[in-house]
Amino acid sequence: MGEDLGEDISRARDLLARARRVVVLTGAGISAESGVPTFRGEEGLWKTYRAEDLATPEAFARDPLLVWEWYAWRRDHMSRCLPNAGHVALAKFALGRAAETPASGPTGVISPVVLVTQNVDGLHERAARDASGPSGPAPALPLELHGSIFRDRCSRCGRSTPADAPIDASRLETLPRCGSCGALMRPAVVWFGEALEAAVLARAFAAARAADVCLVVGTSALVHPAASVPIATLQGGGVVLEVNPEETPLSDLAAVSIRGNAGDALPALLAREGLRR
Ligand code: BJW
Ligand code: ZN
Repeated sequence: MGEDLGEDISRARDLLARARRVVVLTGAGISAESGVPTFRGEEGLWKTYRAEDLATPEAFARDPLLVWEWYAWRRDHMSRCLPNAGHVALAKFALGRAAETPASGPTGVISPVVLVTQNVDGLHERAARDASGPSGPAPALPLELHGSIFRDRCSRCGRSTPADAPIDASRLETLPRCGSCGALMRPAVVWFGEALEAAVLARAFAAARAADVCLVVGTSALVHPAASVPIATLQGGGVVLEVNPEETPLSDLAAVSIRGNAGDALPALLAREGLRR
């Protein structure tokens, strides 16, 4: 890690050490080192596939087999990927801060770290469960803005079910169907032009407005409303820290931009960070 990067990390650590509340926004880049392809850029999925052919409700209505073929492949691939050092560092950070925060108010603990992700790969949740252990405290689960690839939702009645079995997307007859109404199931993810789940979105923006720091990791910050989460922190008087090997539209607004991979930068940024306070 170069000297400039060391300097940026040390400035970012100071800002985090002073922050009482932190919101973290992650995108596909945090899972790149787990082997999950990103969407944009040279190696991105959208180089091979057009977003509008696969990630819109119109595409599903036009060609459900094509859309399911893509999601069946991604679900199978993601199920075999593991959380990397970036996911693990964030999970331990959230757990460590929660342990330091005394329970308050009649409804329990205020989460000092709220993790908001655009990813559908479930890797934050797996890292959080691993960090807590089987008999440890409740894991700090992420707010999944764009849903989960490990759930299906009925395209007609909206019934949602966990789903991790392989799918035969070679014929319409073998696609999953709703147990209630018989219509085609679809992946429970948010496509372009679809509304994000209102309650999840409200919790993410409330956390962002209340945060002293918004740590943004591995997102091109092009897709809204997710990309507006850090703006809410700025509007609330907090600062933005960015971890990304590339510049993004948020870079100019960030107090510190760490130009590195999440798997290297996050352990350095968050390791034993509690000891500095
Ligand atoms: C690394 C790294 C390493 C690499 N370490 N980093 C305002 C302005 C303009 C448009 C809009 C707007 N508001 C809404 C819109 C329309 C649209 C939109 O945003 N369009 C823009 C693209 C122009 N938004 C929507 O349609 C949203 N819905 C909506 O607004 O509804 C309104 C409504 C209200 C009421 C009723 C009805 C409607 C929905 C957006 C849904 C996005 N869905 C997808 C697919 C999800 C399912 C799936 O996975 O298949 O979400 S698209 C895709 O993009 C996916 C991602 O979550 C999302 C963001 O991508 P992300 O994560 O940033 O990845 P990349 O690839 O872009 O970037 C990776 C980054 O990582 C890069 O920067 C790398 O440098 C970096 N990196 N390696 C750290 N090792
Ligand atoms: Zn149904």
